[in-house]
Amino acid sequence: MHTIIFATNNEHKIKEIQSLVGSDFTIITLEQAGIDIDIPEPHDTLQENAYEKAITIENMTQQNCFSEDTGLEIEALNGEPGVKSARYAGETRNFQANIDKVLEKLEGITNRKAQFRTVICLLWNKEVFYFEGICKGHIAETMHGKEGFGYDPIFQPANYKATFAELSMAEKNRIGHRGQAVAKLISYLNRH
Ligand code: ITT
Repeated sequence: MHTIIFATNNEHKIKEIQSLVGSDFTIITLEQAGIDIDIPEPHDTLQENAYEKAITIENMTQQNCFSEDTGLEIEALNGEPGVKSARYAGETRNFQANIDKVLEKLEGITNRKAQFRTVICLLWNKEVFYFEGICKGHIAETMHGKEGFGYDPIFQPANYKATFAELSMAEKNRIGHRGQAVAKLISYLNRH
C-alpha cells in the first residue's frame, strides 16, 4: 500500500482524487499532515507551479508527495485564464467573480472553445515525474448546475449538453482533466 501526501488546500480536489484512487493508495491531506500554509504559485506555467507546491511540501516533510495545478484555457482569450485561473478576477479567489469575468470577456464571441488542463507533479523517492490530463469542451452562455467547483457551471465537455456542474462527480472524473492525470499517476505508482 502506497502512502502519499497530496499538496493542496483545495477540498474539492481532495474529494475528486480520493474517490479516484480508491484503495490503491492512501492519500494524506495537508491538514492530516498538520501543515497549514498557503503554498506559493508564482510561475507562468502549470508545470512550474505544480513543482513548486510539491517541492515545498517535500522539503517540509521529507516524504513522497504530489501536487497538481489546473487551468481553464480559452481559445478566443489566447489561453486565458490559464495559469491564473484561481485569481482571474483578483486575489480574493472568488469563483463567481472569475466566472463573471470569463462570460463578460466572451460576450459576442462565437468561438467558445476551451479546455481544462491538469498537470500533476509527483516527487517519488526524490525523483520528479509529471502527468497531464486534458478535457476539451466549450464555455456555455450562462451558468448551469450546482455540482463541482470553480468554472464547472460554465464548462460543457465535448459531446455533452450539460456543464460539469450538472454531472455527478463520478461522471466528471471519468471524462475530466483531473481524472485522466490521476489515472496516469496511479498507473505509474502501481508499476513502481
Ligand atoms: P491548490 O493550489 O491548493 O491545489 P487551488 O484552488 O489554488 O488549489 P489551482 O491553483 O489549480 O488550485 O487553481 C486553479 C483554479 O482553477 C481553481 O481555483 C478553480 O477556480 C479552477 N479549477 C481547477 N480545477 C477545476 C475543475 O475541475 N473544475 C472547475 N474549475 C477548476
